[in-house]
Amino acid sequence: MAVKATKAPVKATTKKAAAAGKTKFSKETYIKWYKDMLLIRKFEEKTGQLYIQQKYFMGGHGIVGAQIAMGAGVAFAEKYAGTENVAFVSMGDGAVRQGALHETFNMAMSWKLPVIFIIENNGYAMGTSIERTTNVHDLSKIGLSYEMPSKSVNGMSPEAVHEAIEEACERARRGDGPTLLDIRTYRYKGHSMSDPQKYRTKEEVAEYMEKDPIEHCLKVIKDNKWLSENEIKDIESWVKKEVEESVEFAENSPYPEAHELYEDVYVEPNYPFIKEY
Ligand SMILES: Cc1ncc(C[n+]2csc(CCOP(=O)(O)OP(=O)(O)O)c2C)c(N)n1
Ligand SMILES: [Mg+2]
Repeated sequence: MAVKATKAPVKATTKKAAAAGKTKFSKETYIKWYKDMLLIRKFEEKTGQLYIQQKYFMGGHGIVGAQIAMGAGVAFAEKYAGTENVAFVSMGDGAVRQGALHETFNMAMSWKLPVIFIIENNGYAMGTSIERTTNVHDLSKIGLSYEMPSKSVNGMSPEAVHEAIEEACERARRGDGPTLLDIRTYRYKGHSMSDPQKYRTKEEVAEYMEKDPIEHCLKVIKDNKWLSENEIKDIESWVKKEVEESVEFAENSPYPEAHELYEDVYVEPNYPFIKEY
């Protein structure tokens, strides 16, 4: 998927608060992180995969890796139009071996496109571990042959992810081009309902659950007494309602008409020149 970002979405605490030894990021930031991450997780638990309808969200792809080139195209359009927007391209660790990635990295670096390539590295592509599919286990190295600034980030830490993305956005906006972020996270559930998960142990899953970033945010919020128990419950109820209403909307919506397949895809109004469907 590819998403355009405008300005930085969250703010840091004042210098005074940081100096007081509390947190580097503000109360509002932790509450936003908590709400956003909880909403995404609950959506994914319900639907298996997240498809959001939102301005600037270019959609998901059934073809693993197809979005990589598309995201660079979005970045090219932004650069061409002279905006300050940055394109985010999100891919799984399973997409990194696609040929399209290499052509895209080459072009993106040659043209210094404002794009951030994010690997949601959860260690497995369906049931196949990184170790079984490649000699290069450190995925941040993939950018090196293009001299693309690349690094691995602790994906279980919202603070680390925020800082890495902020730095990459600044680089893109300075005109210095793309960044590759190998964001290391974990997938608690199987790839799909038909995944028996025989490739890993229960202990491995439990180990990562201990480091859960949503629980981490909640702990920071509670430790700082930023929200009462009731306010936390209100957030959880709001998330539940959002998910339920979305499911209801999806289930009650009619299937799209066949001709909608071609809408907003081609510039020519009658492409691919089919008269009747
Ligand atoms: C080009 C292509 N090859 C194969 C598939 C089948 N496939 C669907 S998901 C997937 C694994 C993707 O791995 P990853 O991106 O790490 O996703 P995760 O399993 O972590 O959700 C594969 C091989 C596909 N959709 N597209
Ligand atoms: Mg994966």
